[in-house]
Amino acid sequence: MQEFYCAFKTTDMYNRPLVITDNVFLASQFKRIFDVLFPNIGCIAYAISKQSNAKYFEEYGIFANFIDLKDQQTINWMINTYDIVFSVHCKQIFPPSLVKNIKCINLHPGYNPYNRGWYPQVFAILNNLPIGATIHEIDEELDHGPIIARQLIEKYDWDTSESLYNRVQQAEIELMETHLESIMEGTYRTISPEKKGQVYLRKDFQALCEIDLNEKVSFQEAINRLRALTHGAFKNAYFIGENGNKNFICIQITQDGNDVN
Ligand code: 0FX
Repeated sequence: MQEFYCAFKTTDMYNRPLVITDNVFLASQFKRIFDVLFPNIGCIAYAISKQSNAKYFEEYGIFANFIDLKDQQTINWMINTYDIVFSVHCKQIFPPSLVKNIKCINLHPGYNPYNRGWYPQVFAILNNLPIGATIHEIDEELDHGPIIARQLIEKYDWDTSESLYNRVQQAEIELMETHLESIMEGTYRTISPEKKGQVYLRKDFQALCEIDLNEKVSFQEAINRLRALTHGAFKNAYFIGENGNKNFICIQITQDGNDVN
């Protein structure tokens, strides 16, 4: 597989990083790793999208401003102020005017190029696809750019979205721990995704949630669909009852007397 060197830097460190995130847990892990590796870079900045609650981030010492990536003035200001931008599960799309002018790095909860886009582990269970975590350069397409590092994880026939997602997050943290230094130093190499892969969007997930009681599927397909849509207390899968209400369903799998999820 062909390898490429980081295009912008060779030895000098990036020293004006911005992290855009909407995921409190991963942001706190990023901060923990970053602060240990780079105690001298005091000027790291964090930003969140307007649907996120700044208070949750403050509990981890992350004081973040709201950022709107649809605003071109904001993009210009970012390009002039920062030299590297990390997306740590940022819910906004990075526009071409941003990614073409500044190094942008994405932490993705899927194994690129499979399961690009929304809730990768859901579609990995549903379609029996590889799953893991990826760090990649951001280009103009969703979860598509040159891959800096990726880690496959096992998935099991008893996994639900939640149990698999927990292991994906663990892989994301391990990737950050291993590769943040070479990213900040610009000494990493990349590989190209071996194929286009499949992009899943929020609307694909929403469509999956409505169960048609007349749909004919095998037990295997039905169980897989419910495993893919079972994630803690989230009300995902449902069928419309006789009274027109949504009846939400999830699955619980027990192995030899043990609850595995
Ligand atoms: O932050 P995140 O884990 O990631 C999502 C996308 O999957 C990812 O591809 C994108 N880069 C990122 C910006 O947003 O999403 P979350 O914290 O909203 O949800 C975490 C998991 O919780 C999700 O994988 C499945 C589950 N979930 C979440 C919601 C809101 C559900 O099953 N149902 C839900 O309604």
